[in-house]
Amino acid sequence: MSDRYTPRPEHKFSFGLWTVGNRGRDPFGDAVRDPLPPVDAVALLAEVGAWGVNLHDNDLVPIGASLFERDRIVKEFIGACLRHGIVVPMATVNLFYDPVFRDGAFTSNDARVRAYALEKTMRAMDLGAELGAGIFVLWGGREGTETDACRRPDEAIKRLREGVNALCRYSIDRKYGFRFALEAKPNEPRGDIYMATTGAYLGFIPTLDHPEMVGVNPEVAHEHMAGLNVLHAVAQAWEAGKLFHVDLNDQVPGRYDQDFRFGSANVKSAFWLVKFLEDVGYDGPRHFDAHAYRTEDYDGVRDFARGCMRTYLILRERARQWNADAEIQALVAESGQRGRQGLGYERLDQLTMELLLGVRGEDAS
Ligand code: GCO
Ligand code: MN
Ligand code: MN
Repeated sequence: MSDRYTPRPEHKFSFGLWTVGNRGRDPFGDAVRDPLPPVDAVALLAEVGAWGVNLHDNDLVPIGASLFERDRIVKEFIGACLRHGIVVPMATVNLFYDPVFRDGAFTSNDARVRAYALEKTMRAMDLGAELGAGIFVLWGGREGTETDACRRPDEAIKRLREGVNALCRYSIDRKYGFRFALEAKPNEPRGDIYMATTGAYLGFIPTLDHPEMVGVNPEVAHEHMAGLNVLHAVAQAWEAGKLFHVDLNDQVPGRYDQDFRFGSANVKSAFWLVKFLEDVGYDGPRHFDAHAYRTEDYDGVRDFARGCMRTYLILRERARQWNADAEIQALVAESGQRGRQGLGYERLDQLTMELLLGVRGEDAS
C-alpha cells in the first residue's frame, strides 16, 4: 500500500550492506541473524523502497578472494543492482576489522601497515568506481589511541594527511572523479579516535593538496556520542560547501554506540536535521547508517529499514507544515524585532512540540 510517506528514488535513501546485513553481534554476544548475501540485501532494499546501497570492499568481496572470484562476485552484484533498480552512490573501505589495523591504518607507526592501508583503499576505490559510486567515505575507526604514549598526535595528523593526499592523486590519475567524505567519531572502537568531530575534519581539509575533492560525512550518532548538536555540525559543513554525504541514525548520548533507527531516540533533533537538509536543498544521498535491534529477524530488519525512511518523510512533511504555520512564522519574525524583552522562544518551542506531537492540525497552517 502506498501513501505519502512511501519512499521513492528521488528521495535518495540509501543503506549500507553492513546495515541491513548486520547480524546483531555485540561485544557480549554472538550473531542472532543468518548472514545476508549481498544480492539478497539488494533485493531486500528494493522491496522496502530504497534507492541505493553502499558498501565496504569486504562487505562484498571477502579478504583474500582470488581475482577470478572477485570478478564473479562483482558481476553478480552488478546484475542484482540492475535487476532491482538499485544504485551504488557511495563506496568505502574496511580499515578496522583486520587485526593488522589494531593500532591504526593510515596513522599506524608501522610503515608496512600504512602502505597496506593505502593499497587496500585504492583497490576499494577501483571497486567503487566499477560499481558507479561517486562518493568515497573514509572513516578512520582505528585511527586513535588507548594510550597517547604510542605517538605524538600531530604525527598522526601528518600521516593522515599524506594518506588522503595520496588517495586524491590516485583518483585523479585514474580519472575516477571521486569526492571523498571524511567521517568523524569520538570513540569506539578506539578509546579515543583522532578527528573526533566533524568540525575537526573541517579544520583539516584546507591543509590537504586537493581540498576541493574532500568534504565530510557527519553522522548523527557520532556527534551525539560526543554530547554535541548534530544540526550545528551539519550546518557548518553545508555552509562551507563540504556536506558531501550524511549518515542518519540515532543515539542516546552517554551510551554505547547504538546505531538506532533514524529518529527513534531524539525525534526533535531528527526534525531539525531533516528540516535543515530540506530547507537548504541538500541533494546528496540520505544514508541510514544504523541497524535493527538484536531482537529482530529479517522481517524486523525490513521494519527497521522502512521505519528509517518513513520517519524521514514524516519529518519532512512536518518541516513543511512548520514553515507554513502562520503563528509559528509570526513568532519567528517577531523575535527579530527590537524593543521586546521576552523573545517568545518558550511559546515557539511549545508550538513546535505540539506540531511534532500531531495535535497542531494542518488547518492551523
Ligand atoms: C561506525 C561508522 C561506520 C562507517 C562506515 C563507513 O560507527 O561504525 O559509522 O558505520 O560509517 O564504516 O565507512
Ligand atoms: Mn557510526
Ligand atoms: Mn557512519
